[in-house]
Amino acid sequence: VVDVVALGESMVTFLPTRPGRLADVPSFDRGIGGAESNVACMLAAAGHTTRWISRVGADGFGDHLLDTIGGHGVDVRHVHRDPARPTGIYFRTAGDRAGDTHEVAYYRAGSAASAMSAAGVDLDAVHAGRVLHLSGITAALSADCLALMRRLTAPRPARPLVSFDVNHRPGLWRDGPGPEVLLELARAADIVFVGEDEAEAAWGIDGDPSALRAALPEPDVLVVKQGARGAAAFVRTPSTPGHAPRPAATAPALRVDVVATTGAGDAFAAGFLSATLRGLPVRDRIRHGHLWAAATLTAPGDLAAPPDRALADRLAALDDTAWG
Ligand code: KDG
Repeated sequence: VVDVVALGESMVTFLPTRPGRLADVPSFDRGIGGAESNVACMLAAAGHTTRWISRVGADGFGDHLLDTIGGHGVDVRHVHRDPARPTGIYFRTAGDRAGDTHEVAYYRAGSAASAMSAAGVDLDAVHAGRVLHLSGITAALSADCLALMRRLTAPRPARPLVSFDVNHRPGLWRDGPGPEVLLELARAADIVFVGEDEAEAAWGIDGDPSALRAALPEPDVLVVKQGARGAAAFVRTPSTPGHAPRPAATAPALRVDVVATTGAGDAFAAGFLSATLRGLPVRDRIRHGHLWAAATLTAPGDLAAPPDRALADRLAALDDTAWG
C-alpha cells in the first residue's frame, strides 16, 4: 500500500531572475509548482511511498514535470498525457524581496489538468494509499474537476483518510461557483488544513481557531494555521463527539528568517501527514509541520528537503519552553 496519494495540477513556474514587476523583469528561471505534488515530493524525500495523479500535456513541460516529480521518488505512472491540451504554466514574483510586488499570472485555463474528471481518473489508483491528499485548488480548475473532488471526498467503503488543504487561491475563482464550495469539501474530509486568513477570505468565517472549529466540526482532525503565530489542531475522539471547541494541541511556529514563503503550507501539511503516518501525538504532528515549513521558508524555491527525521524528532520532543 502506498502511504500517500496526492492528486492535483502541477505547473512549470517562471520566477523573475531579479526583483520587480512582471511587466518589467526581462528573464525568468524555470521551476515547478503544484501544491499536491510538493507534498508528495517532500514526503518521498522523507522515506514515505507516494504517488502523484494528474494530467499533463504531451509537451516538453509535461516531460519536465514527470521527470522532476518522478526524480523525487514519487510514482508518476498514473499521470495521463493529454495530446489535446497543454501543461499549465505560471509566472510569479518572489514577493519576499525588497522591491517585489506580489503578482501571480496563471496560464492554466484549458490545461490538461483542468480536464481531470471522475470518468477520466483511475479511482483504484487514487484510492490505493493510506492517505489521499487533495487541495481546494483542484475544485477551482473546472466543473469536471469540482465533480471529481466531490466524488473523491464522498463516503465510500474502504476510503483512505482524505487530507484536504483548503489552499484558497482567489485568482482562480472567476466563473462558476465560488470558494464556498471549499467548505462543503472540507466537511467531507478527514484531515483539514486551513489558514485563519483563508477561512475569512473564502468563507467569511472570522474568529479564533475555536470559532472555526465550531463552524467546521465534521473533520476528525482540523488544523487551523495562524501564520507566524503557530497552529492549533482539533481532534475528534470518542470522548469529544461533535464539537470539540478546545484544541487538542497548539504549537507556536518557529521564528525564522524567511527567504521564500511559497510552498510553506505544502511543507506544513507534508510534515503533519508524515508524523500522522508515524503515529506521533498531535502536538508533535504540528511541530513536525512547523519544522518542515521552516525548512521551506528558509530556502529559495517552492520545494525544500525535509529536515532530518531524527533531528526533527528531537526538536519536536523539546518541552514547551523551548518552543515558546
Ligand atoms: O502551494 C504552492 C502552490 O501555490 C504553487 O506551487 C502553485 O499549486 C499552485 C497553485 O495552483 O497556486
